[in-house]
Amino acid sequence: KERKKPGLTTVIFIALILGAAAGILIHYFFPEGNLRDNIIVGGVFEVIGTGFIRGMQMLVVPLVLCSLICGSMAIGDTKKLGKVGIKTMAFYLATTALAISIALGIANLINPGVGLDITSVQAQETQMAEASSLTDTLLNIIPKNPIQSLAEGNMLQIIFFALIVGVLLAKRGEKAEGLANLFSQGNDLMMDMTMAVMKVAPIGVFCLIAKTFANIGFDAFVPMLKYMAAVLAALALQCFGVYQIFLKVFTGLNPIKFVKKFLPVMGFAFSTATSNATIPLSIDTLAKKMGVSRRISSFTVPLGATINMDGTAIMQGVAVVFVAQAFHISLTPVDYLTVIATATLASVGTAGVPSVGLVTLSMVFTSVGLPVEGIGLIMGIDRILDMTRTAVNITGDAVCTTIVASQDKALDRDVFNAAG
Ligand code: DAS
Repeated sequence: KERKKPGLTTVIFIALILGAAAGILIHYFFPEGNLRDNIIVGGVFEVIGTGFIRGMQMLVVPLVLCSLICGSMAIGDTKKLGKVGIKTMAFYLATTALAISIALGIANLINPGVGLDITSVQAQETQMAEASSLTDTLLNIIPKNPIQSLAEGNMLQIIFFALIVGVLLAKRGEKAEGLANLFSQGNDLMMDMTMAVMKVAPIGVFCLIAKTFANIGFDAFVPMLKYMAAVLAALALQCFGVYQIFLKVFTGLNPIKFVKKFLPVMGFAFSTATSNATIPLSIDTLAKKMGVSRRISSFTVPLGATINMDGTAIMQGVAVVFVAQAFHISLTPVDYLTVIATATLASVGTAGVPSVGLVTLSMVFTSVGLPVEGIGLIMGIDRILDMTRTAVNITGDAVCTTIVASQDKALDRDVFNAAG
């Protein structure tokens, strides 16, 4: 019987352990000097690790442009959307903004990046975005020249432009079919490219985590564990707190029963780290175990898998605080508002495939002037967090779907209340 190839998740996990071990061995047993600092750590690890991060960055602008245009095209044809869609959109945006606010709050309680003195490690200067006033920040969202915004990777301007393009394309319907297809094919292509870049992830993760531990040894452990704890705490609060309160308040249904019936779907999302792959199982479970009509879920669940990624927004909120603290960068209230807006809009733009939250994280970092090198700190441990946040992403979609179905008289409560 041919041996089953270990999944990418397992391989990345192994790379993480081996990378950390290699880094620790180098830090404590390899004599300092040219070979270690410039050839191994500063050479091989730096080139492969940073090369991998640049590969992820390469995806951001085309990926966000295409997937946001497709996302807003789906939202744009309001005739299909109707009041169900508007209500769904409202819940999705509300839960995402709530999620990232929880993340920022918890991160400022746990302070994962405090004490991790990265500046001594990353010698290169990190140019800081000058603290801009709120009016500048708002005005800066409107692009003077969209091509320049694309070239500079000015994400809020790209998002603004893409949202308008998508809605207008939807309004033009068949008259713009060619252009609409161009963007949806571009979106598919960028998904393929994301998966292709992720193939390099094991070696990239190995080098990044080895470099981090080679440079700062065990000092890196505690901050990383605190970072993971902050993300997991915020995810749990969102999934078993916020969602269940929303469910109780807006439908009166029993949240415990909901979680029990939805656990298998959460498990599937956890193991695949892919919202898109979980869509069919989520729709089927909502119909058979919760009595949610497919008329609603067949629209809201795929929409949610693309535009509603509360788990991802939570990781991005904590990551921003973690890296800002690690690089001793103080964030202003305007920065926090920018992060909430960018992470919420970034989650609208990205489809539910593995590690896409990491790709858009570099865009959130750029929006508040954080060094993208900071991604190297969390890249290694991101996979396990990706699996967890994907389970939260699809649970948020399912809870909003159940609420909208219940309010649209498309929920059979007898099915929901039935045992098992
Ligand atoms: N894995 C993504 C998803 O499928 C989430 C992420 O990458 O943040 O929802």
